[in-house]
Amino acid sequence: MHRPSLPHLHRQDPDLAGLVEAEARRQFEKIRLIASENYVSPAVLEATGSVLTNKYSEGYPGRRYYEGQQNVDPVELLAVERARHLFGAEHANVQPYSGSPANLAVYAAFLRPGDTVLGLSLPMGGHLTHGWSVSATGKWFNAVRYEVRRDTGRIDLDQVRELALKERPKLIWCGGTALPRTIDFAAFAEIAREAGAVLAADIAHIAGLVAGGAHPSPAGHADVVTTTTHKTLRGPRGAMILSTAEHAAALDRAVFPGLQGGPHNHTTAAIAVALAEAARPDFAEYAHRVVANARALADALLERGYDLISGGTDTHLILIDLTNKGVPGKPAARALDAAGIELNHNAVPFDPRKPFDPSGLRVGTAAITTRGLTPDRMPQIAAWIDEVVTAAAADPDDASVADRVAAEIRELTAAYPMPGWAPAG
Ligand code: DSN
Repeated sequence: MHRPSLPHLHRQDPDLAGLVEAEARRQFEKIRLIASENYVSPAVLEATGSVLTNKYSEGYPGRRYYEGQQNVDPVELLAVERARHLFGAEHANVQPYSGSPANLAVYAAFLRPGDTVLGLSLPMGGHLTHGWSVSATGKWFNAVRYEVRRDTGRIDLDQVRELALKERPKLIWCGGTALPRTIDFAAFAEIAREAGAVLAADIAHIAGLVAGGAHPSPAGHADVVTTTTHKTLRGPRGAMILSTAEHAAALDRAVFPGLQGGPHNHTTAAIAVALAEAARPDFAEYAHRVVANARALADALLERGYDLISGGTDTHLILIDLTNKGVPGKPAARALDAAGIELNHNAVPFDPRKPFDPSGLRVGTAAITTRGLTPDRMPQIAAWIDEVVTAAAADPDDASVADRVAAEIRELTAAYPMPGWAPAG
C-alpha cells in the first residue's frame, strides 16, 4: 500500500493507480543499485504531493509577478536558508527544475555562445552538460574535455592544468556521474585561479555525502556549486545552485527569467523538507553508512575477480569493467534486473565498445542504505551479482539462476521497510 495512501487515485483512475502501486512494489522487492536513485521520506512525498503545485510564482521571494505569495515566499526562503546553512554557501537558488537546467544556468550566467568550457569527458565519468558533443552545451560552446588516467582511473589533474592554461576556458567543471573517487576541489580551484576561469562543482551525485560529512565540501573552493536534490541528498527531483554572493545576481537572472518560468513550489517545499532532514545527525550517520556499504561491496566484488575502475571507491559509487567476465554491460544489467538487482550499464574509461552497449556496470549504495542494509550484507549482494553475471555470460537464454536469485532477494528485501510503501495487511 502506498503511504500516504492514494484513495482518490484508486477510485478515479484505477489503471494509473495500479501502475503507481506496481512501481512501488517493484521498488520494494528489488535491490536498487542505480547510483543516482534513492527512497525519499514520507514527509518529502507529502510535500511533493501538496497543493503548492497549484501556485505560480515567477520571480523570487518579495519580487514576484503574480499575487498570492503569502505562503510560497516563506517556503522558498526556508529552502534557501536551509541550503545555505547545510552547504556553507553565501547564496542559494532552489528553482532549477533539475540538474541539466541548473548546469545550463551556469553557462547562461558566465558564458556567451562560442566561449570555451572545460569538463570531464562523458565516457570518462562526466555529465552530458559538461560540454559533451550531443548536448547543447557541446554544440553552443567550444567544449574541451579532460580525462581520467589510464593507469589509475583517477582524474588526470596534470592534463586539466595543461588544457586550462592552453585553452583558457571561461568555465571549468569538476564532478560527474561515474566517479568512484574523492573530488579534489582544492586542486581544481588552484587550476581555475591560474587559468582565470570560473570553477563550477557539479556535486549532484555526492551532495548527500557532502552534507553528511562523508566527502569533502566544495565550499570555499568552487565559485559555483550545482546539485540535483534527489540522489544521495534524498530529496525530491529538483536542483539547486549555490554560490558566493558575488555571483548571486547573475545566477538568479540566468535561472529566471533567463531559462525558466515559474518555480515548482511543491518541489521547493519538498527540497526544504529534505534539507532539514539532511541537517540531522542521523543523516550524517546515513552518509557514512552509504560509503561503508560501497566499500564493503567493492571489496567483495574485488574478491570475486571484478575489475573496478580506480580499484575501489571512496564514495557511494562503484564502476565495474566487465571485460574479463566475458559479457558486456547491457546484457549483464538486463540479466541482473530480471534477478531483482537494478543497476545501469555504463561506459568505462577508454571503453572500446559503443555508449549504448558499453563494457561496464555502475553501482551505487544510496538506496539500499536508506532501506537499512549494512556492510555485512554486501558479500551476499556481490555473490548474487557474480552468479547472475556468470550465468549471463554462459547462456543468456537461461533464466533459472535469475528466477532463483530474484526469489532470494524478495525474501531479503521484505525484511527492510521502504519509506512510502508497505505490503498490504
Ligand atoms: N541521470 C543521472 C545519473 O544517473 O547519474 C545524471 O544526470
